[in-house]
Amino acid sequence: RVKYNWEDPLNLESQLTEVEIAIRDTARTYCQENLLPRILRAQRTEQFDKEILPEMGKMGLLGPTIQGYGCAGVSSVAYGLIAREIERVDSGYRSTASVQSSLVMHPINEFGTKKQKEKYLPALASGELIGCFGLTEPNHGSDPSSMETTAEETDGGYIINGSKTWITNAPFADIFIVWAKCKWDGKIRGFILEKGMDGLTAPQIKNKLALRSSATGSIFMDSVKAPHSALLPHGKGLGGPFSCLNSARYGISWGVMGSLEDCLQRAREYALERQQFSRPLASFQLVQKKLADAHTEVALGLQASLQVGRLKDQGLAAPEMISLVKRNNCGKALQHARILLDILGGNATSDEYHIGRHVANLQVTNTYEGTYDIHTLILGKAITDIQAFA
Ligand code: TGC
Ligand code: FAD
Repeated sequence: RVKYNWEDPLNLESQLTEVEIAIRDTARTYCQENLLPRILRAQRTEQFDKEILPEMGKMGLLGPTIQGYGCAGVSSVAYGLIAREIERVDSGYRSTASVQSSLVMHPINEFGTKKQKEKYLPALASGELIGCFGLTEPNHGSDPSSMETTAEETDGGYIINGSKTWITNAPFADIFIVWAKCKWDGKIRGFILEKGMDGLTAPQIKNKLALRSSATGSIFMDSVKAPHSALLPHGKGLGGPFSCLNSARYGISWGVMGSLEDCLQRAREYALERQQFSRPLASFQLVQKKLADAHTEVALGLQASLQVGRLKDQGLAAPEMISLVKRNNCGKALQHARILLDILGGNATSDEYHIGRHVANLQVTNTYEGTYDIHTLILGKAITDIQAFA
C-alpha cells in the first residue's frame, strides 16, 4: 500500500524539477523566516515595508521567468511556486511581488525597446525600483476598453490625462506602467511614467479591510508630459495589458492555494489541540469534513495550475485556461478558508490566529485581475461562442 502524505496528497513533488524544488525551498525559507514574523505588525499598522522588494530581489524572486537583465530565467511553474510560498504568508506580500514581476517587468520585457529593458529591468529585478500597473479607473474596472485616460502626441512626446484607482504599489512606485487610449487612432497603449513627472500624483488609499501589507493608491495624471521614450512601442490594443494579466492571473492561481494551505495547516493544528466535550475538535465528523474538503481543493487546484504552467512554457496555454484556474482557485480558496475559520470558534476573531486575515485577503483576490463572475463570462463565451459581457 502506498503511504498517503496529507501534506502533498497527489505527490506534486514528483512532478517538479530539481531546480523548481530548490527555488520553492529558497522561497519557503525566506517567507517563513523573514515575512511571517512581520505580518501581524503590517496588518495592524497598514504600513508597507519598502525593504521587502529588495530582499526578494536578492533571492532572485522578481521577474523570475525573464531571461537576462539580472533575472533568473526559470520556468512558469517555478514562478507559481514562488507565489504560493509568498501567499502562504499573506496575499498582500504576493500582490506587491506579482505586480512587480507580471505587471511591470513583463510588459517592459514584451513590449519595450532594448533601451527600456536595459534601463529598467535590472533595477526592477533587484527591487531597487518599485513599479505599478494602472489599468483600472474609477468608472471602468471590469470593462477597461471604455477607459477615459488619453494620450495625445505633441512635439516632444505625449501628454497624458486621466486617473486610475485601486493600484497596487502606486504610492511608493518609482515607475508607473499606465494604459491610455491614444487620441490619434483610438488604440490603447502602455506608457512608462516616472515618479516626479509634473502632474503625476499617487496618493495612498488608506484604511483597507484587506491586503493591508501592500500599498494601494490612485494615480492622477494632469497633463503629464512624457517623452517619446516613455511609449511601449511593441504592443497596441487591449491584448497588451491582457497579456500581463495572463501572467499575473496564472501566478494568483498558485498563490491563493498557498493561502488556503496555511488556513488548512492552522485549522488542523487547532482542531487537534482544542478539546470540547472531552474530545479534540478533530475527532468530530463535521470538523473532519471541513478539513477534507479544503484539502481536496488544494490538491486539485495545484494540479490544475501545474498543468497550465507546463503548457504556458510550451506556448500552449490559452487565456481561457488561465481564467479557469484563476476563477476556480480564487473562488475555492475564499469559500474553504471561510469554512475553516469556523473551526477556531471565538478565536477566529483574533488576528493572532491568521485565518481571518487570509479570508479578508481572499475576497480581494477573488475580485482583482478579473472578478470571479467576469471569468465565468470568459468561460461562458468560450463554451457557447456567445459574448455575455455587454
Ligand atoms: P475583448 O474584445 O474580448 O478583447 C479585446 C482584445 O484583447 C484580446 N484579448 C486577450 N489577449 C491576450 N490575453 C487575454 N486574456 C485576452 N483577452 C482578450 C482579444 O483577442 C482582443 O484582441 P484584438 O486584437 O481582437 O483587439 O475585450 P472586451 O473589451 O470585450 O473585454 C472582455 C473582458 C470583460 C473579459 C475583459 O475586459 C476583462 O478581462 N476584464 C477584467 C478586467 C481586469 O482583469 N482588470 C484587472 C486590472 S489589474 C489588477 O487587478 C491587478 S491586481 C494586482 C495585484 O495586486 O496582485
Ligand atoms: P466593477 O467592474 O464595477 O464590478 C462590480 C461587480 O459587478 C462585480 O461583482 C462584477 O463581477 C460585476 N460585473 C461587472 N460587469 C459585469 C457583467 N458584464 N456581467 C455580470 N457582472 C458584472 N487594478 C489595476 O489596474 N492595477 C492594480 O494594481 C490593481 N490592484 C488592486 C488592488 C486591490 C486591493 C483592489 C481591491 C483592486 C485592485 N485593482 C487593480 C482593481 C481591480 O482589478 C478591480 O477592482 C476589478 O477589476 C473589478 O473592477 P471594479 O472594482 O471597478 O468593479
